[in-house]
Amino acid sequence: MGRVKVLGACPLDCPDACSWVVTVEDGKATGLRGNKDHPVTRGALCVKVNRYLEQVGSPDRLRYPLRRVGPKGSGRFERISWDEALDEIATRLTGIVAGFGAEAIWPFHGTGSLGYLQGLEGYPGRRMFNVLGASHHAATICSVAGGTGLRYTLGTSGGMDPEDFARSKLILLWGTNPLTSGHHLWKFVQDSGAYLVSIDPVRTKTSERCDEHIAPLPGTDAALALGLLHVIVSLGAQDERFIAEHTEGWPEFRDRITEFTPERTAAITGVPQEQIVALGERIARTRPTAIRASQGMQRHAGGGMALRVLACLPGVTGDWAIPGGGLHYSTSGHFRLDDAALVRDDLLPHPVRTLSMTRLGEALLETDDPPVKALFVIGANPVGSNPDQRRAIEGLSRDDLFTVVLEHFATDTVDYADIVLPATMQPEHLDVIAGYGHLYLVWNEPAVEPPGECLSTTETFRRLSHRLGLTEPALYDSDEELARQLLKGHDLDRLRADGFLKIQPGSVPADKLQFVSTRAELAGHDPLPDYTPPADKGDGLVLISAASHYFLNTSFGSNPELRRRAGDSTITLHPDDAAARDITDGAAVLVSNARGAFEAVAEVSDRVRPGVAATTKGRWAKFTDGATVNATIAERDSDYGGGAVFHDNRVEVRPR
Ligand SMILES: Nc1nc2c(c(=O)[nH]1)N[C@H]1C(S)=C(S)[C@@H](COP(=O)(O)OP(=O)(O)OC[C@H]3O[C@@H](n4cnc5c(=O)[nH]c(N)nc54)[C@H](O)[C@@H]3O)O[C@H]1N2
Ligand SMILES: Nc1nc2c(c(=O)[nH]1)N[C@H]1C(S)=C(S)[C@@H](COP(=O)(O)OP(=O)(O)OC[C@H]3O[C@@H](n4cnc5c(=O)[nH]c(N)nc54)[C@H](O)[C@@H]3O)O[C@H]1N2
Ligand code: SF4
Ligand SMILES: [Mo]
Repeated sequence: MGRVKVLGACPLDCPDACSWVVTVEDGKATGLRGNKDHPVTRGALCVKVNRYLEQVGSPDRLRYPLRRVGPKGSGRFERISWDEALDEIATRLTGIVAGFGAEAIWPFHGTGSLGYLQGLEGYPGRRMFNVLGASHHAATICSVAGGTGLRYTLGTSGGMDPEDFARSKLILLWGTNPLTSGHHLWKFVQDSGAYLVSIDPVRTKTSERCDEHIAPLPGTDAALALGLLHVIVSLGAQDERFIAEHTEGWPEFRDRITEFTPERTAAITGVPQEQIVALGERIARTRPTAIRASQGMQRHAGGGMALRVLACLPGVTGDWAIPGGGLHYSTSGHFRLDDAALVRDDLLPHPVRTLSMTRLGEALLETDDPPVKALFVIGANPVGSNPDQRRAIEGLSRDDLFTVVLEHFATDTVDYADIVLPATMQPEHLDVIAGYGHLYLVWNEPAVEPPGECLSTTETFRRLSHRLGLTEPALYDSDEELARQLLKGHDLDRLRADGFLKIQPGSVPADKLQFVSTRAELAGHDPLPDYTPPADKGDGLVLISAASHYFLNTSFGSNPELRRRAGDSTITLHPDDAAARDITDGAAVLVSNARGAFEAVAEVSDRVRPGVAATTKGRWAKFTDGATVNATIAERDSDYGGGAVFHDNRVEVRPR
C-alpha cells in the first residue's frame, strides 16, 4: 500500500480550524502535522493536537457498543453487538414516543467536533430526530451571548478578517488569551508591529507578551469601553463622517457615553483613572485600531451587552472602514453554507420545543411538558463541561431517563449512559470544518479505517433510522451527498483537492451600525447600550475558569502526558486575598459556594488582581474526587441568547 499523505482538518472547538496532513503507511496513520500551505495553520498544530494520533490509537479508546450493568454513575458496562444496541435504542425510543410524545427525546449536541457532518455545526442525527418530532437543541454553552450582542450593533456577528491584524497599529486583546486558546492569530499580531494591550483580570501568557496589561474587574468591560469612548469623545476624536454615513443613534449614544466619566469608570472597573485616560488617548490617535475579543469576556450576566458596546467603539473611531481596524470575535457569521439543506427542519411533523444546552440540570429535573425521557449525548461531556455539576449529575442519575452517549473515551458522562456507542475520530471519517478564527473552509478526507466497531455519527443515525423503520429518503443520504448539499454554490471539488478554500466575507457592519439598536429593542432589550453588572454578588472572590493550555474543554482530559503537564488542579489567589484567608502558596484548599465545592492547590501570585481568583476548565471529575470547578458555577442565563455565565461566579476559598 505504501505511503500516502491525506489532507484533513482539526475538528476541535478552536478558532484556528487547522488544516492538517496525515501520513498513512500501510493503512496506519503514522504522522500528523500542520499543513504548510494553509495561510493560517502555516505548518503548526498545537501542544494538544500534536498528541492527537496518540488519542486516536489510545488503548482507552471505546471500540465496541456497551450496555450499562452497574448503577448509573458506576461506569460498569458489558460489550454488546451493534444489533443489540440498535434494537434496544429503537425499542426504548418507540416506547417513550408512545408514552410521552417525541419531544421527550433530547439530542444533546456538544462541541467535541465542530464538523458539519459529524459535529456540532450540522447536528448529525437531526434529520432523524426531525422525522420523529424530537425536541431541538440550542448550543448555548459557548458564544451565543456575544454573537447576539454583535448582531444587535452590526447586523452580523462576523467581524474583521483575522489576517488583517497584520495591518493594525494598535491591538486590544480584550478578554482573550490567544496564546492558549487559538495561537495562530499571534503570527498576524506580531507581523503588525502594533502596540499591544491585554485587557484581562488575569495576567495570562498573552498579557506577558503585550506592551501593556489592564486588569478590570470581571464583567465590567462594557463600562470600560464606555469610559474609553468618553475620553475619545472628550478629545473630539470621533469620526464624524463615518458616524454620519454609516451609523444610527449617535446623539443618544453620545449622551450615554457622557455618563461614563473616567472617575465613574474607574470606580466600576477597578482600573486606575490614569490608565483609562491614557488608553483612551492612545485609541483616539491610532488608526487603525483592532480589537480581538473572544468568548471569555461574555461568560457573564452582561456578556452580550459587553460585545454590543465593544462593537460600537470602532463605529465611533471609524475603524470599521479601515483595513486592519474593527473587531474580530468569531468569523462564523461570514460563512454562508446551506445549513437548512443539511438539518432539514422541514421534515418536522409540527413545531417542537427547543431545550438549552446550558440548562441541562433544570431540563432533566424540573421540566415536565413533557419530561425529558431520552437523552442522546453527541460530542459532549456535560458532567465535565456544564454549569452546576451536582444538578447535572443528579439529572443524569434519574433511573427513568434513557441515555445514549456517542463517544471516543469513557468520560464522566459515559458513566451515566445506558448505551454507549463508539464513534470514529477525525482521520476515520469525512467532514467539512469552517474556522471561527479565519475565513477558510477546511476539508477532512478519511485517511484510515476506524478501530474495532467504531462508526461515524452520520452512519450511526442512518442505521438507527433503518432500525426504526423510517422511510424518509433524506435519512439515508451518504456523507458525500450531505457535503454537496451543504456546500451548494461552493467549489467542493477544489476544496477537496486543495484541503481548504477561502470564502468571501460579508460587509461589516452589514447595514448601518446601530448605536441605538432597533434589533435589540425588538428582542425586548434596552435599545441604548449600557453597562450590565455581574449577577453573582456574594462576598467571595470572583472565580474565572478559562481555557487550559493542555486540554480543550474536557477533550484530552484523560491523556496521560497532557494531564502530567497540566499538573494539579490549582486556584490562583492574589497575595492579599491569600493572606486574609491564611492560605500559603502550595496549600491544599477547598473552593466552595452554595452550589458546590471542589479541591485545589493554592497558587499565590499577583497574576490575578485582588478580588479575583483563577483556575482552568477541562478536568475530569473522576480524576479529581468527583467534582471540578463546574460544581460551583450557576446554571443561569446571560443577558442575550441564554448563554452560560462560567466566569460570573463567586466562591469562598479556605485551607483544607
Ligand atoms: N487550549 C485550549 N484552547 C481552547 C479551549 C480550551 O479549553 N483549551 N477552548 C476553546 C473554546 S470552546 C473556546 S469557546 C475558546 C475560548 O477562548 P477564550 O475566548 O480565550 O475564552 P476563555 O478562556 O474563557 O477566556 C479568555 C480570557 O478572558 C478572561 N476573562 C474572563 N472574564 C473576563 C472579563 O469579564 N473581562 C475580561 N476583559 N476578560 C475576562 C480570562 O481571564 C481569560 O484569560 O477557546 C478555544 N480554545
Ligand atoms: N468552568 C468552565 N466550564 C466551561 C467553560 C468555561 O469557560 N469554564 N467553557 C464552556 C465552553 S466554551 C464550551 S464550548 C463547553 C464545551 O463542552 P462540551 O461540548 O461538553 O465539550 P468537551 O468537554 O470537549 O466534550 C466533548 C466530547 O465529545 C467527544 N467527541 C469529540 N469528537 C467527537 C465525535 O466526532 N463524535 C462523538 N460522538 N464524540 C466526539 C470528546 O471525546 C469529548 O468527550 O464547555 C463549557 N464549560
Ligand atoms: S486545537 Fe486549534 S490550534 Fe490546535 S490543531 Fe486544532 S485548530 Fe489548530
Ligand atoms: Mo466554547
